[in-house]
Amino acid sequence: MAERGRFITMEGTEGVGKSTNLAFVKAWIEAEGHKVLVSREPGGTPLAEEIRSLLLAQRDEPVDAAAELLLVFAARAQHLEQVIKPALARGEWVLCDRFTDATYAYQGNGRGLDTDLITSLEQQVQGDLRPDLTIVLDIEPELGLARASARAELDRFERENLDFFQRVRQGYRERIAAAPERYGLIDAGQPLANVQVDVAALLQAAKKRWDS
Ligand code: Z5A
Repeated sequence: MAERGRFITMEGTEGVGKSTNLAFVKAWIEAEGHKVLVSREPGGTPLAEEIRSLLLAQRDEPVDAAAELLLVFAARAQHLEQVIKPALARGEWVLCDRFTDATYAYQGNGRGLDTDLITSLEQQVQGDLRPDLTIVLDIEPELGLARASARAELDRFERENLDFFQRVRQGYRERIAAAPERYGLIDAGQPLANVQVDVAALLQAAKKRWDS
């Protein structure tokens, strides 16, 4: 049986540079000789991508925070069973743009939902599966929003106010403080080349731990 692959996730507030740095991490993993599957949340399967569209669409009807949470986990259940778990079992590495840390940060800190509810859904949907490493790109939300706004039309989350993104950022910090060994915090306000030096150092350190 193939050795289980590693599961790496990338997180941060809006426009922090996840997509940009995902390509860099993918290249690093491939240079290490591993096959890597790149995916994203919400999304990653046809059904989960449909749920993503439902979640991101700007709409007149207010979206209840619990409805948002359940949609996020519905997409995740599908993504895990159809894509993530089979890839890991084949020995591939999985690199995912956002995962459950985003749920704690956005639906927990951002929307104010009870953390115990999120933890309970996490356990139901994921069992014991957690990322091996989560790279959190950190930036002043003003700067990230400016980057995101310059790029495309804003989705339902990107239209939230600055306070919301400050709470989300705080949410990520709380996650890191609770389990520092699983996370790497990167200053994403630096020029891209410097960000990538830090990301590479983080990956090297993780590899050293995993190989020992
Ligand atoms: N969500 C949730 O609520 N709960 C959950 O459980 C999950 C998700 C999983 C979609 O996520 C939404 O889903 C998200 C939270 C919610 N909220 N929103 N919106 P998403 O990841 O698809 O959306 P996003 O955060 O807006 O990602 P993004 O727009 O793709 O941004 P990004 O990937 O972080 O940034 P980027 O595209 O790589 O970079 C943005 C721009 O900055 C771009 O022009 C780059 O060239 C530039 N850039 C990048 N790095 C730098 C540096 N270092 N210097 C200068 N410029 C840079």
